[in-house]
This record gives sequence, C-alpha cells and structure tokens, in this order.
Amino acid sequence: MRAACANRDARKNLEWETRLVDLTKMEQKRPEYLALNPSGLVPTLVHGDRVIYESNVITEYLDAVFPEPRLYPDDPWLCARAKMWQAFELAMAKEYRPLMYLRVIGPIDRQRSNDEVMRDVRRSTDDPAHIDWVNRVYDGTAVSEDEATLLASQLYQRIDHIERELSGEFLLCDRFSIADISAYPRVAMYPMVGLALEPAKYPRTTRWMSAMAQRPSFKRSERVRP
Ligand SMILES: N[C@@H](CCC(=O)N[C@@H](CS)C(=O)NCC(=O)O)C(=O)O
Repeated sequence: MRAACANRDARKNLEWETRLVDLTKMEQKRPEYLALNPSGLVPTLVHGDRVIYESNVITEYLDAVFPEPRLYPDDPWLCARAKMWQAFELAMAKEYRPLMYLRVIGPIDRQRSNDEVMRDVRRSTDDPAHIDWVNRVYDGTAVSEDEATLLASQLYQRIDHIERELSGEFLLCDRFSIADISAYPRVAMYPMVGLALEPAKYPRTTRWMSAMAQRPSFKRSERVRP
C-alpha cells in the first residue's frame, strides 16, 4: 500500500487521502490489509478509528455521517430501489472479476518475468490458493475461453437490463442518486475488459453514461484520481 495524495470528495465536499493497493501484487491479501478488511478486497475506508469495508456499506455510512447532500432517497420505496441497484452492481462485480484478471491483470503481469511477479506476490501472501491463482493468471489459464464467453454474455445481459430500466435521465427516473454513483463506474469499466458498448444498441445507456461523465462531481473525481 502506498500513500498517494489528499483528495476532496466531489459530491459531499469531504477531504480524504488515497492509499493505493496494487492488485497486480496482491497487496489486498497482505496481513496488514486483511487486518482492516478480512475479505481482502478494495475498497476500505478508514475514518478516524473506524474501519469500514464493502463499498455499499461505505456509501451508506458516509451518507449518514455527512448527510449533505443526501445520496440515498428519504422515500422508503425509492431508497429500496436505489439499494437494489447497488445490489445489482455487486453481482456485476462478481462477473467482472475473472475477466479483469484474464484481460487486464494477466497482460500487465506478463510485462515482467514470472519470477518477478511471484516474488512480489509472495511478499504479500503465502496463501497457496492466492499464489496458484496468480500463476494461472500469469499463464492465461485462470479463466477458460468458455467461462470468459459466459461471463461476457452475463455482463451484456446486465446492460440489457439497464437499457430497459432507464426510462428517465437517471436510474431512478429523474433523480440523481447513489444508484447512478454505484452503477456508473462498473459500466464505464466494460471497455477495459474488452466489452464494447455500442451506442446504436444501447442508446439510453450511452446517453446516461455521457451525462454521468459530464457531471462536475464525476469530472472532479477523475481529476483527483492518483
Ligand atoms: N463487494 C465488494 C467487492 C469489491 C471488489 O470486487 N473489489 C475488487 C476490485 S474492483 C477487488 O478487490 N479485487 C481483488 C481480488 O479479487 O482479489 C465491494 O463492493 O466492496
């Protein structure tokens, strides 16, 4: 983990300091990180002496502690719908993970020798399952072509759902909310794993994506990214 820079939350105007966790080195499985987040996944928020993990728990905590502006709707039904979008994104993350290792981390790893990569990984963890996983990511056998095709099709079905549901400007019709904040980054990462989003096939999603990318808070958070 490396300290990066102090940032300011674009939407709630909060300051935070980013600490990078390098997934190519399995830093998320280091004992000191597991002490904060036993799931060994990013992100984790440290707020004073409180440690909070799971992105949807983090957003709910932040909205409760720093309520202005509210990102979860007060109306119970709207709030339930926002949380269902968050749950939807959580499921997307599970389908996305193997493709990320196959198509992003594998190629990054192969820019170095296997020995170098494994040396870094062993500095983070001695868990044989993680070590075996990185070895298979390195040699491209972690995910089979059939599995990758299935995951890609599941991820496209997710976009079909978003396309059907986007009847207004935002996921909750005319109201910008945590639903958009949670879902947008996942969809924006599709091209990273080779999943193109054709505007002709997904016109509403494309419009929503461009509107999100233009929002001042998203633009500012792009700028402060380390
Ligand atoms: N449910 C978790 C999922 C987080 C997650 O999937 N994080 C990925 C990166 S986007 C990760 O840490 N991957 C590392 C790994 O799979 O070992 C959350 O929302 O916080």
